[in-house]
Amino acid sequence: MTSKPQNMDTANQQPNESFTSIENSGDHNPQMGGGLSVIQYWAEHTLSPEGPKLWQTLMHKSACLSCAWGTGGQKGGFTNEVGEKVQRCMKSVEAISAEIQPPVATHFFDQHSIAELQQLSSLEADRLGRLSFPVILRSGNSHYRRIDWEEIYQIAETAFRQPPERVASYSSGRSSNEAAFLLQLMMRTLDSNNLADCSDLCHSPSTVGLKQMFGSGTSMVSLENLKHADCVVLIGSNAPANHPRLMNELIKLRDRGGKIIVVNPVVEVGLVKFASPAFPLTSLLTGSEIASLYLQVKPGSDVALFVGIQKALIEQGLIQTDYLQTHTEGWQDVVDHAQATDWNTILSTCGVSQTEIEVAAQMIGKSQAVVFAWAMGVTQQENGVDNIYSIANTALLTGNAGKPGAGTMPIRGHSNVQGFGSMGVVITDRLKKDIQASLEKLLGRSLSRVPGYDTRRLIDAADAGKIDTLICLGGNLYGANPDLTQAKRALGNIDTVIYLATKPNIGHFNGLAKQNTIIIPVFNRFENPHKTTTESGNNFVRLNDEGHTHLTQADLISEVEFLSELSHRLHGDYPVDWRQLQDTRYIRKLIAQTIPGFEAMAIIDDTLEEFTIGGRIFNQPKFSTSSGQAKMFVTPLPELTSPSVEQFNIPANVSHLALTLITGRSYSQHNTVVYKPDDRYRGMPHRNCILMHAEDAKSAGFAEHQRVTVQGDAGQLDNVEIIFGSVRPGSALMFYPEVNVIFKARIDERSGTPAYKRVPVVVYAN
Ligand SMILES: Nc1nc2c(c(=O)[nH]1)N[C@H]1C(S)=C(S)[C@@H](COP(=O)(O)OP(=O)(O)OC[C@H]3O[C@@H](n4cnc5c(=O)[nH]c(N)nc54)[C@H](O)[C@@H]3O)O[C@H]1N2
Ligand SMILES: Nc1nc2c(c(=O)[nH]1)N[C@H]1C(S)=C(S)[C@@H](COP(=O)(O)OP(=O)(O)OC[C@H]3O[C@@H](n4cnc5c(=O)[nH]c(N)nc54)[C@H](O)[C@@H]3O)O[C@H]1N2
Ligand code: SF4
Ligand SMILES: [Mo]
Repeated sequence: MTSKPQNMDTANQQPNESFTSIENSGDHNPQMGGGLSVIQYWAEHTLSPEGPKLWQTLMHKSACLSCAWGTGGQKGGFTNEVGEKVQRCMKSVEAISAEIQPPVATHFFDQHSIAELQQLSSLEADRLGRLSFPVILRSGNSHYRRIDWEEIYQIAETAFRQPPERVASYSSGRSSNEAAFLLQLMMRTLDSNNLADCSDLCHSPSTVGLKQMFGSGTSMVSLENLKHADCVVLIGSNAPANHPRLMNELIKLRDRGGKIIVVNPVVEVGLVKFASPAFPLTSLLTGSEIASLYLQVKPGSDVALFVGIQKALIEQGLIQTDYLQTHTEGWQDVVDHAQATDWNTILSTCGVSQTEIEVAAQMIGKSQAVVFAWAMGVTQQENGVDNIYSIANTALLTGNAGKPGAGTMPIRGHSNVQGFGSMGVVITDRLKKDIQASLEKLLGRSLSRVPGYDTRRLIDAADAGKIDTLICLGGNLYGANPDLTQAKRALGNIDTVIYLATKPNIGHFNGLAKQNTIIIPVFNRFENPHKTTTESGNNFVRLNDEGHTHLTQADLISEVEFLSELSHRLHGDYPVDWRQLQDTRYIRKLIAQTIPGFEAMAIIDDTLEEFTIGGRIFNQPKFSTSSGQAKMFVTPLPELTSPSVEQFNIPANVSHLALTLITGRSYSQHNTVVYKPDDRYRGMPHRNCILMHAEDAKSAGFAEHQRVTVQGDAGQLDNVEIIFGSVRPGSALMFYPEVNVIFKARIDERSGTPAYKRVPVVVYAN
């Protein structure tokens, strides 16, 4: 690492340009997603010196680290849950490559001050290598120093002996079900409800909305079911980058004559045409058509589009009244609302033409089995839960819930984020009643009714000085939040922050506690000395074999060992023999007793049988609500105002442009971890770019490649390069975590999720 200027405020730090000229991913702006470059990436990595270890890991019997599609597991690293032999996508290779890096050098932390470490970009932080010994940064010190385990436990034990409302956890969805179960049991035994989780920033609106409507917060569609759909509506998802193996299902659907409707303000090239290495003869060279219809909505307007589709379905006589009467509640209000909403309001809100909406309604209404699948484009909105209602209402109006081949399918993010929810890592007012009852039975007392802090509330509480102790099971709480200046300040108000992590990230260097910040290096999924389980977005539980780490002389610990030892020190043998739980078989038995649907966990060590969780997949229109009927909710149309320049205090007499900014992932990053600086599919050569429509740029007198300032309500990024692309006019796209410096997101009240996909900004000439 080269030394950088000290004491620079990272909240205003610009992405490091030295990385922009190297290691990008080849040709930019290809005509289709996927393609030969994917194969090239595979070849380069698997034939390189890291190749043997990479192959060994790919063959290891464990679930892929990357996304929640859930490839891998007991039948071998290349098998999906219906037993098909599939190849892993390159995202899997990317994730493994990062984990099999050499360790951070022994004296690295002695040689580099925190001020220097704070200058690192996400990519640079990840490239430091694997964490391989525990370190602590004490208040007043300038360097992280090595620390021994006994002292860690002493600090942690003291830190957690604070009033329960002043201690908190945050978790990210890569750890195991076993670690997740222990974390929530440790916190609830302390009487704390502050179980923030990355899903609060992600699919929480899906969980909240679906639970109210169907009594179950996850996908009701199994992978097997998806194979029988003849129409998929794909909303707010960039699956070619983030769930690549879903693309193969979409290609097969088109091959069998099915239709795909894409809803997205950005024309993502891979959703138009995708060249999949899984079909070398039919797809790889020529590409496969994906979208039958591409609806380029305005950001944040999906409710208007879906109300429009509902209105068109009603007008075309395509709603299933018998089904609605028998299997749903509240449907008449939804129908009345769609009828009463005039077309002009719908069209001006969503920006899609009536003809396109009517064609979409025809496709949906005339198909036999429609799957509605979505990701962050609709959840990360101020009306995220309404978005989910409006999508699921459309499914119900057409009888597409509770039958094979059809239903609602949130496409989940982290590879075990859904498992964390299942294990009860949620604030207590979102905990399922039956889990609450079994936990109360285990504890022999009722759970605290104090409303806990979800992720955003945790940051606000910490900012207000209400948190003393925080344990982070993975993730990057600092980098994942909006308004990084606030996130940094908030974490800085906490006395003790304990990070469990596999690799360093910018959160470890910027999310520093007031007294002690400890980083504990952990084994990853394919290295744990014991078996673990994870859950895919399709509700399939994977069993992960024990493994080994390539790190020699490393002082790593398993998450399960750390959490159970800390719990033992805090709670003795109440309500369980915590130390016995270091053998994860006992945790699985406890999970089987405590979490409904997971009964098969009790015997999974003997049978090695992975399983689909009970009560989640609806093949009949009998749902898990108290009445068995699905509940429908009216969805008011959002009132979307275009950002006005007056909101921002920008210099006078400069040419400027107010835009609605979408913030999300490039094609070469995993959340806050950046693997490569560029995004070849969107033609963005480095991280500090803004993708905008050529017409918008020209209207303000901007040229492509011009450098501009992008300012939000919390800060600005300078020297940002304009790139022209197929975004909806009036909107633009930038990458997180860097862009999180510039805005304070509005929050969807019902789910707590920030509106990362609709950020008002102004762009002006430097
Ligand atoms: N390789 C890789 N895989 C990943 C991840 C990763 O970072 N890298 N992250 C994982 C995680 S945690 C998650 S949550 C998922 C994220 O997966 P995605 O949700 O696919 O990721 P995003 O980049 O947030 O992009 C969402 C899409 O929503 C669109 N969009 C933006 N605003 C709107 C809108 O108002 N309406 C509609 N309809 N669309 C909109 C954007 O243009 C974009 O195409 O992927 C998971 N898998
Ligand atoms: N502007 C903007 N912000 C966003 C989003 C957006 O679209 N736009 N998306 C949001 C979403 S959907 C999400 S899910 C969050 C992501 O937020 P997080 O989940 O908090 O962040 P990640 O970047 O996924 O965390 C990566 C770190 O996890 C650690 N890690 C990896 N594997 C393991 C493991 O096995 N065990 C442990 N203990 N640690 C491990 C590594 O140290 C790595 O650096 O970001 C959110 N923030
Ligand atoms: S689709 Fe997701 S789970 Fe499957 S191999 Fe790719 S990253 Fe892994
Ligand atoms: Mo996510």
